[in-house]
Amino acid sequence: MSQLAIYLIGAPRAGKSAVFDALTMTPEGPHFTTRSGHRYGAVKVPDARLDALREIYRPKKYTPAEVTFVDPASSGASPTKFGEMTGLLGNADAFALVVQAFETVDGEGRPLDAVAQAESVLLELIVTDLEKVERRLERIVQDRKRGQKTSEAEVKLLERLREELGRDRALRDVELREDEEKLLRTYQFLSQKPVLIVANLAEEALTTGVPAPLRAMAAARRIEVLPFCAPLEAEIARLDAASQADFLRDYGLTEPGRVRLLQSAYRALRLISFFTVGEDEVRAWPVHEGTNALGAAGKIHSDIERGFIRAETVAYDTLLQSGSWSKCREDGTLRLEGKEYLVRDGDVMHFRFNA
Ligand SMILES: Nc1nc2c(ncn2[C@@H]2O[C@H](COP(=O)(O)OP(=O)(O)O)[C@@H](O)[C@H]2O)c(=O)[nH]1
Ligand SMILES: [Mg+2]
Repeated sequence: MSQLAIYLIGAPRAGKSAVFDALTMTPEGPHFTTRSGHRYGAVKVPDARLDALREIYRPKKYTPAEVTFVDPASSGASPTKFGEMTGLLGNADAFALVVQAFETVDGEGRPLDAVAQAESVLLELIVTDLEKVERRLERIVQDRKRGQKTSEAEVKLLERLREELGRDRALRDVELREDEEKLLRTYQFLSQKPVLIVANLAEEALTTGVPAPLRAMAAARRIEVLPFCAPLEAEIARLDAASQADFLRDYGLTEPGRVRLLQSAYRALRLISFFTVGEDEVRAWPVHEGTNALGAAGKIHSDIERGFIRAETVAYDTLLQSGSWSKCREDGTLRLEGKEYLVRDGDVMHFRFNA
């Protein structure tokens, strides 16, 4: 994962574009680029720990993690039909499912039913995958008839997935072995990707929160649901930092919507951060939970992975308390970790390697 991409999906007029506007708004105005009608907005992931490390090192370069939000161009009359967008959506690392939860009627003029709206989009991800599985299985049958060699393991796995998808089960809820996971990677299945729900609420509803039925539905699927008021969040994001804090307090919000959404996305993606520090650069590296030191090294450069010797590692708060790398070395809090060491959130790492 070089650059994380979170794609906004949802029913027509659910407020995807309005949420995107809020997520990419800055005091200097909206910040995004457009390609083939799709809007891409790169934002930096705020991290107070990284800020504190910058204070210590005063580096030439300061590099927070970056996430790109994508607002896909809707495709004509039925923008929720993923069929023609499958290729594009396959590039997503995660989806933010925007659910209209303001007004009393939905984007198509029917009485508002936020739960049904969310369920229908989630089902569409599943159906898109099911169609893909079926196409692939048919193809394999054809190949066999022509005497081509096909993989029995792949057929077995696809048949199992067909059954699960047929029962409306998302692939993210299907347990897969590591080799199966690997086999499926090129398929870019949509229902396998982490999802979070953005409940686009009316301003008045912010105090009462996400409606209970939507909360229950999300909880049952172990999906996080985020209360969000798109126009209000856009207004907040336009303010300078000082007025932002006042404004947030008035609405009983702890953080701007963008920050809350990023935190939720990190949880959905099971991401943690390790840091590299120095006078040249202070930088955050997002990695999946369970990444070992060797994998972390590979995030930075394949040469560092190849020549890996040891990872000098210290917990962020320990480094902060002692104030410097050399003090940590003196105190014996700096550890020398091997390839298999499991990276923890907040580790500060320096890799020794053979060039
Ligand atoms: N009142 C209200 N209107 C909204 C909100 N979010 C979006 N809208 C309006 O709903 C309409 C559809 O929103 P849009 O973001 O274009 O939906 P999309 O089709 O999902 O991209 C637009 O007229 C928006 O101005 C909201 O939180 N409150
Ligand atoms: Mg739109």
